[in-house]
Amino acid sequence: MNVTIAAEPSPLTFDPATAALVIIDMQRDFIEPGGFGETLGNDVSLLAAAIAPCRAILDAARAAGLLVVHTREGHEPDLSDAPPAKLDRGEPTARIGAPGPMGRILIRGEPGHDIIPALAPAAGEIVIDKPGKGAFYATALGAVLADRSIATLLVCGVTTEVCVHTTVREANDRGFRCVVIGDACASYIPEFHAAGLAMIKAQGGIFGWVSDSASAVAALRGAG
Ligand code: TIU
Repeated sequence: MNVTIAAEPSPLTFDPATAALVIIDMQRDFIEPGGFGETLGNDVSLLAAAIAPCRAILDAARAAGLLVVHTREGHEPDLSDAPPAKLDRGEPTARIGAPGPMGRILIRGEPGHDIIPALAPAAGEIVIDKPGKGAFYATALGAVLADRSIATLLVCGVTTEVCVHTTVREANDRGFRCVVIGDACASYIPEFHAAGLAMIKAQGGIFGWVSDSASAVAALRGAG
């Protein structure tokens, strides 16, 4: 049964059976002190606002039986999947792969690479490990979604203008309808968060739709 979500630039009607919730990079390395986000010079506390809205949508998506996908940005311990152009970011003593309070920064298997406990994946949910900003680049996400005939993505996570935006742009080019849940996204740079959301829905929804967690929960309640 189709549901309709209030969104801009227009409401969107979709079938929850062919929709997925995609939660981008809600990892300790971005959200807690001592991780990659902080090594780049950011105030990581700015990302906390997205946690409760993400949790509300995650609960609603689970109740509605949506496919749930979690992504994690990170690299192999030998850094073989991290190009020099990416490794050069941040202070030389605190770059990707350097030791930090939560283990080696942005390295798979280290505590900082984990998704925060409040949004921990449940058994059976899909976890996509990605070396880039976009969740489609060098991952199985496209195949996972195709296998399940997914057409609509509800997207949230961090950061709005970096990994959320890149993923939505990739998804848009691949033909997915993307609804970005604005209050369930966050950025270290609030004006970039606002601009990032504005860019999604501008020009008649050039990259997709923008909604909010209350509207998403209300729409998914109709699907449960
Ligand atoms: N997940 C994600 O957005 N990765 C970043 O590096 N974001 C920044 O804003 N730096």
